[in-house]
Amino acid sequence: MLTFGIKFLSMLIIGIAGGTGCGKTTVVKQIVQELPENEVGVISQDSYYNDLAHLSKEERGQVNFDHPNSIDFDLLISHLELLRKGQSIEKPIYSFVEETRLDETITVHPRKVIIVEGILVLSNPKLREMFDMKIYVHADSDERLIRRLQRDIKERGHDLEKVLYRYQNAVKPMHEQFIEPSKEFADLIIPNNHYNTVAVDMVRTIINDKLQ
Ligand code: UZR
Ligand code: MG
Repeated sequence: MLTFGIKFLSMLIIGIAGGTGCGKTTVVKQIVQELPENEVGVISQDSYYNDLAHLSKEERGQVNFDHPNSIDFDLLISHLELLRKGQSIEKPIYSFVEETRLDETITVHPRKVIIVEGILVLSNPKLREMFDMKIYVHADSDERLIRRLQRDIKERGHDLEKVLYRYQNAVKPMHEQFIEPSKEFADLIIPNNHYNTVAVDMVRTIINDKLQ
């Protein structure tokens, strides 16, 4: 029992939100790089998109991936609860090319620090309550659109028309409705129009302090 209590108390969960292309992934990588290995785990909201295997590829193309309902928050929350109890989880794997969950999973073991990143992680009240620290990464919408275009075309095999269509019809309206308003829940807002070393240093210092 005592061990469980200690694990529970010593685990730090950090939520990092921000619009598409704001640089969440880069910020997380920089934070993690400088922390002691084996003590930090990263969980992306992307892994928890609803399983869409029952839909055809065309139907999946119509899904609004920027709406909170497209995320299996219950599974994500239950996984964080398990990790906090010192148990391992089977994290789903999401394929951006197939636009659905794969059959395989990844085993994630409990760590001292768990970072949860994703556009909507500060929008869900129950998830938000689980975070010891809440961070919002801000970048201007034109910077974000540029990064999003580059990524979706280069890495996710979409064409320009598809990316712009989705941006105007889902990404932008959902950003305005759910993501930008979640900024008010952040403890810390990182301005990231250009990569921000000072902010990353600050977060790392806070994490190290908590780890002591
Ligand atoms: P980030 N997304 C895809 O592009 N394809 C999918 O199959 C599932 C999600 C996008 C999603 C959202 N929107 O804007 C973005 N769409 O991933 C969030 N369309 O990820 O924060 O890394 O940009
Ligand atoms: Mg990302």
